[in-house]
Amino acid sequence: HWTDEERQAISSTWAEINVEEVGHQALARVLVVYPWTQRYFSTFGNVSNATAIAGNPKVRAHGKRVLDALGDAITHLDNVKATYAKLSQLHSEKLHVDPENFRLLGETLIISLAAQFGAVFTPDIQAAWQKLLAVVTAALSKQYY
Ligand code: ZNH
Repeated sequence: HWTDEERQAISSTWAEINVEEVGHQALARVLVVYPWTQRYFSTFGNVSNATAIAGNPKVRAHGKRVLDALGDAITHLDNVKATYAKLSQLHSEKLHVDPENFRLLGETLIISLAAQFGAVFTPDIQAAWQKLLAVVTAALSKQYY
């Protein structure tokens, strides 16, 4: 259910981003804009404000890990649910992350991409990314009951 244009929009953006940097920015925005998400990261040290978050190496490492996992979805675009089955189970049963947070991270990722690419991040490219993140969010939410 992906058009060639959508695949191209996603892969061309993906090829140009620094996953560590963009992952860090997207996660940092979640923690600052939606501060109740900070409670999931109690083992990460100080994540209570933008300055602390910006300098927190665990937030940076985790942002990269999340984006690396997004890369797995991008290489398995036609099979995201199966790709994320274990990860969904982990977030549900072990981490107890409210799946609404996946949507929030998707939104802050879009904003981080827009901030990096500016006008190059056209409405059509954004549309492809919104669709990707909706598919990712649904797949990560699959194992919740
Ligand atoms: Zn998550 C973890 C992915 C979102 C929270 N994650 C994780 C990991 C991965 C991920 C890969 C690792 C795992 C293992 O270890 O094995 N995530 C992801 C993705 C996404 C996410 C892809 C989307 C897109 N998360 C999220 C959110 C949140 C979270 C939104 C909240 C807010 N995670 C989490 C936690 C953890 C994880 C808490 C654990 C960490 C540590 O290190 O401890």
